[in-house]
Amino acid sequence: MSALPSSHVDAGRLQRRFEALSAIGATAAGGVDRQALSAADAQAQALLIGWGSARGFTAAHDAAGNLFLRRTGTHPLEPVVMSGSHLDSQPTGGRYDGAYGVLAALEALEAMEDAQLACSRSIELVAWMNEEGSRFAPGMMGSAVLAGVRTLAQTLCVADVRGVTVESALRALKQTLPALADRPFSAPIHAYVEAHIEQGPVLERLGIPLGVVTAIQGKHTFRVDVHGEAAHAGTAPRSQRRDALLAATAMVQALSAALEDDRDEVKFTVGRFTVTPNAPSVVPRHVSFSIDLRHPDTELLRALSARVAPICEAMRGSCEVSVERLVAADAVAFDAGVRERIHAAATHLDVQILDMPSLAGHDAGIVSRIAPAGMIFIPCREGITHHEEESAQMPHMVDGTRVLADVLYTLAR
Ligand code: HGY
Ligand code: MN
Ligand code: MN
Repeated sequence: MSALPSSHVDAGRLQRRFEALSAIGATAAGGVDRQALSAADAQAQALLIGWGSARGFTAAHDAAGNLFLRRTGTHPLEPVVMSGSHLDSQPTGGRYDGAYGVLAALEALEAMEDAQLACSRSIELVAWMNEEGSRFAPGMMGSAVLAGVRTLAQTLCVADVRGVTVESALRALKQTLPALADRPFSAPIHAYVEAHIEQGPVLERLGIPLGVVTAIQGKHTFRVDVHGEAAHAGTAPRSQRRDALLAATAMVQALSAALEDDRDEVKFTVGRFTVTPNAPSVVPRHVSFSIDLRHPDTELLRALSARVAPICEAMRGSCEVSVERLVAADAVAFDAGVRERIHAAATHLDVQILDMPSLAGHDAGIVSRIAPAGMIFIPCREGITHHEEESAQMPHMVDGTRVLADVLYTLAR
């Protein structure tokens, strides 16, 4: 038998698993809508549990709804090696974002089984709860609770636009699944490695099949509420209006102008903009909008973040405004030891690999607060992502899985 699991990675099995998972929440345009704790998320979890159980891996949930499959080692009390990503997607997401890292971790565990390789440490595959933050804000909820960045109580009470809470959605999801063991948040993690599509064009442009991630840029997110007064579109004099939409759009324009930089490093996005009552002949009385602000330099990001509330206040006119910061995540640098293991595995397999930062956020950035963590990137076509045309090539998916399998094995051996 080969001494490494990489030679037992089964490309056909990975492809079949990927097609089966992509069918859950599939959209007509070729993407997926598999939002956190939805029926589609539950179906995806059931599929993963079935695959894992068939190989003797123990399935478990923690109280935050993170899903685990555990391949028990010969020394099960040792801190575990962990790998995975997320099953949830954006509403018009791609088939690869998150799903690839979960399936690569599963294939790595199966390759170890096929190679009959015993490990001293247990290895846990994880599917993080609500990485994307589209239905329930903010994202990376599951990893944030496990890492102690947010409390379980703070998380369970968050509601979606229909008023459904994380707590009730999680309860409903668990009722559709077999009863699973409970994984305590305190179970120690020896190291964590996540495989993911790059969500950028660099690897494809350079023709390099893999990336090892050096760092993730910082991210601050906000919710802004602007309160005015409803009035008749035909009779209310402009001078007496308290138009929440005009105030909110003035804020967005002022923020965009103030935060713009000439090196295109500051990333400022208003992705959600909700108008109430959203009726053509009624002056809007309330607007709620999101802000997603990112930069690789933590100090600069904090300085830019501090300008958000004052600019909103300055543009409110006769309306009221409240600015709530939801996330203040500093830039993170990944563990040198984990990065070195990824390099060594890629070199041993003669797969070219590039050191590179991540502009997208990942649960690995959260986990790096409590354990040595690292990431493996594969190229995606033109960097298209958070888009139904997101795509990656199976040979790259296989290469990333082979390197991941050997890294996990050397960490757990
Ligand atoms: O928003 C992000 O960076 C991640 O893709 N959810
Ligand atoms: Mn992702
Ligand atoms: Mn994403």
